[in-house]
Amino acid sequence: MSTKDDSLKVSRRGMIGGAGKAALLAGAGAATGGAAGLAVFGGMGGQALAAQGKARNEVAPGELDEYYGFWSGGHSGEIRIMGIPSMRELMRIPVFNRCSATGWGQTNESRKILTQDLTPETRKFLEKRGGVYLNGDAHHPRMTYTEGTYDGRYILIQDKANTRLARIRCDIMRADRIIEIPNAHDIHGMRLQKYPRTGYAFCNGEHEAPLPNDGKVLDNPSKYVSIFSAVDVDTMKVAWQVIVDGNLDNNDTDYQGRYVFSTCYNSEMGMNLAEMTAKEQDWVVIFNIKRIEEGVKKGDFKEINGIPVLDGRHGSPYTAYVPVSNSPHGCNAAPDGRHVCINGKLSPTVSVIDVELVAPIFEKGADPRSCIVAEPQLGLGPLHTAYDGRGNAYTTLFLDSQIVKWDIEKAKRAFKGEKVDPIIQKLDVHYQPGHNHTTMGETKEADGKWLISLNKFSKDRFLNTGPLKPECDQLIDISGDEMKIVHDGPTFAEPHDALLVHRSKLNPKSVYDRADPMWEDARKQAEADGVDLDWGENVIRDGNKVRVYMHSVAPKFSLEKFEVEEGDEVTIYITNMDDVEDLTHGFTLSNYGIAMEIAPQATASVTFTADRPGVHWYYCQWFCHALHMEMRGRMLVKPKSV
Ligand code: CUK
Ligand code: CUA
Repeated sequence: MSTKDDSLKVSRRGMIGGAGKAALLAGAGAATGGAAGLAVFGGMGGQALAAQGKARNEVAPGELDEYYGFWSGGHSGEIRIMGIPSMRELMRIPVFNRCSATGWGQTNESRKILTQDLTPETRKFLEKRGGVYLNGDAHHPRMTYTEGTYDGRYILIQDKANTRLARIRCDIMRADRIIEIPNAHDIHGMRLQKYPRTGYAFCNGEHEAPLPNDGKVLDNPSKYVSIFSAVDVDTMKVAWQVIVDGNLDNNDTDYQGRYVFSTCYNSEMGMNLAEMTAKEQDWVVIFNIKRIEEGVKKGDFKEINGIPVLDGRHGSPYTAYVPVSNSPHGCNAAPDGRHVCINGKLSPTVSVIDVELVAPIFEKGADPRSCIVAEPQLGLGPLHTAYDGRGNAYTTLFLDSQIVKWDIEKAKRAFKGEKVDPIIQKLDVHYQPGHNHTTMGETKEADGKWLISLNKFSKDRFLNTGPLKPECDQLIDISGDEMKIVHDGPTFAEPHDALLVHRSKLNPKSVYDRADPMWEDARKQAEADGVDLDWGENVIRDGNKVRVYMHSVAPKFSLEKFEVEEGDEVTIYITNMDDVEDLTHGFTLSNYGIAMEIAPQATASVTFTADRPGVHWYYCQWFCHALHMEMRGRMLVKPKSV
């Protein structure tokens, strides 16, 4: 069988020049680590369930999962909420996409969030394109931290496609701010400050571009820059940016609030594949947060588009460049607060940085490589590493289609020359894993119960769905000595990364608070119109603008009909006055391309031009009541008198 990944495998074998797979696999012993089982939280691990004769990941009907999983939706632009360990998809959060069910991207409330923080340039660009981007490429969902663990305030996620960052409120599981990041291009790696609490979101501009990007430069790499951005998560304003040499791929932060580490796969600043992979080495850029903040205070920056931009290229006091093998990818801080793994991708190695050895590089000019304390050879195509909080690391091997479990301390001893093998187990996954993630594994409360492997290819694992196959997300029990796959979960394009959060960290609302800021504009407009937004049922004419207010209580809209004139600009405000959990209504206006969700106690609104005369039914599309089908009304659009 010749598939795309097979050919990758072959070319990769050529690239590492002789170090064959067999040689790399040698020594993959079945040593067992000491799994002490430091369960921080209650609930049973898979091995305990298995001992009771239940499937390891069984969550019986009616029972709740122990963890929330937040899956990035990749180029679908959304986030999916999963239940772990059942792997049930619980909900989707529309973010950068346009959602037919909820009206995200169409309601005035969502359009405000999608447009208010765009640059004037982008807003102008989108004027003739419906005003909002319809796509996004969301790779990295991250939850805010307080003192090194999740605090349940927000989830952030970047958009590589249109250079944005979204903030999702965890109380309602909806985005409340989506900002465009000026100057930078195509945000990829994104992680949050872990200590003392998440102040900054650090955003890697992956693709280098001319600054300013005014169309005058194409083939002059010296005019191209890559930009690293720090966004203040409380205000969602870009606090500062740093120009670096090379590009920026993935990143992570330490547990002390001092540094950010970013991988760079194109130190060559090449513009094509051959140029980008020309050198033997690339680097990790370490950003010194305190020094950068001091630099901003001292005024050591150029203001570009209202943002302080510092120069962090070689020789600056703000950054250190640590050489590692060509084309590193994932960057993962261990919950021990000390180690950061840099995953080799084109190199079979992972380089382990000790964060306590970084200060001498900045302060005493120590050799940048002196912070590297281990560099185990793990297998082909290491992309990302996860942790169990017991000293073990789990690295995905894209080309080998495996996850390798290894011991960090043993890898350090081997690096010093001792004859020890850090590799504990290699497990086949199906196939070509990218990110992996453990329960609470990116916090100091890593509990080592479950690992998910987000595999890029599913091939033969599911019924054939035609040329486009699902991804394959596998759940792996890591609570005992041995990794065991317990579930295959097909998913649509394309979870790059995920977040596994213990359910004790979250407590979303079931019913909106009527004072929620989401529909602030509707509240103000109703006040100006002298209308009661809760119970009102009014049609307000204001020139050729018409504002229609109504509420819904199952199974009725309070207005069974209203009239407008052809050409009117109509805004419909609907408030769902049902205050019962799970009693969502919808509003679909037939043959007008309009649909939106109205959650319990929420107000939602939509604006359109009534340019199609006739009777148009509006109906509730969320099955809400035995008389749901009857929950409908009519809009009459009277033709312009000729
Ligand atoms: S990236 Cu996709 S597998 Cu965007 Cu974090 Cu590595
Ligand atoms: Cu309301 Cu269906």
